Amino acid sequence: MQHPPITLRYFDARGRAQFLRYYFRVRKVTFTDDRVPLAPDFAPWRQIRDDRSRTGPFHKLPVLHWGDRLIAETLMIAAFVHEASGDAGALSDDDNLRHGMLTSSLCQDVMTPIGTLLWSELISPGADLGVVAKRTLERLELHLRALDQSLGEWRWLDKARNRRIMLVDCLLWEELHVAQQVFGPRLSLAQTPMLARFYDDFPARPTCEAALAEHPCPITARPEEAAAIAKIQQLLG
Ligand SMILES: N[C@@H](CCC(=O)N[C@@H](CS)C(=O)NCC(=O)O)C(=O)O
Repeated sequence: MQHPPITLRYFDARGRAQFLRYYFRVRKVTFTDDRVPLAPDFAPWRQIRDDRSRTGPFHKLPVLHWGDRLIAETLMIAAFVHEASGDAGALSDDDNLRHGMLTSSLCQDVMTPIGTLLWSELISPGADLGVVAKRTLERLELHLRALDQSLGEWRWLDKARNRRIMLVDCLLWEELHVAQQVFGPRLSLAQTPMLARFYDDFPARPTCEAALAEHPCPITARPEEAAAIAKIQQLLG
């Protein structure tokens, strides 16, 4: 893939950027992985937050620099990369719509609720973490069942076998990994056989696992995230 210099800027966390890191690595795209260090007082972030050349039009991350272009917003970054990589051109119109729908759904209905749960004690002091965790898990399980059905109807696994690995594949694997890390044994993929097969057999799985092992980092920038995850799992019983 021909491309200008690429920089992906995000926190030193998985959050909204890890799937892009996997993708560039799987597809052997050279890029600069610019990670803003985490700190309990967010000092490194506060230092750059108002620099619009680095944090984009909304002063948030991720931001992707593609040559002279700056792209903000996770969904727009995903759409841009899907197009610029030539992946969109390799799919039918219907399959492109499915890739877009799945990307949106994974970001908004899996990634965001899990991130909100991890932050909930800090962003909503006094919130009952046990109740929020239970409700988030129930809604996630329902959602995963819908995803599972759609992947079956879309013949996702068959089609994926006959094409290169694309961005939403990396996103799906990442979100399934994150969900299992947060909910532990309370979340089983046994009820969602398509997702379980996808997760287990994803050909880029070793590359994703190597990326995580080489640069371990939390899911979010929330201070003391590991303790929050342990508490969530204990509350869920
Ligand atoms: N709608 C944006 C949300 C981006 C966002 O909220 N990023 C967070 C990190 S996950 C951030 O930059 N927070 C810093 C802040 O709000 O000051 C997207 O989808 O990319």
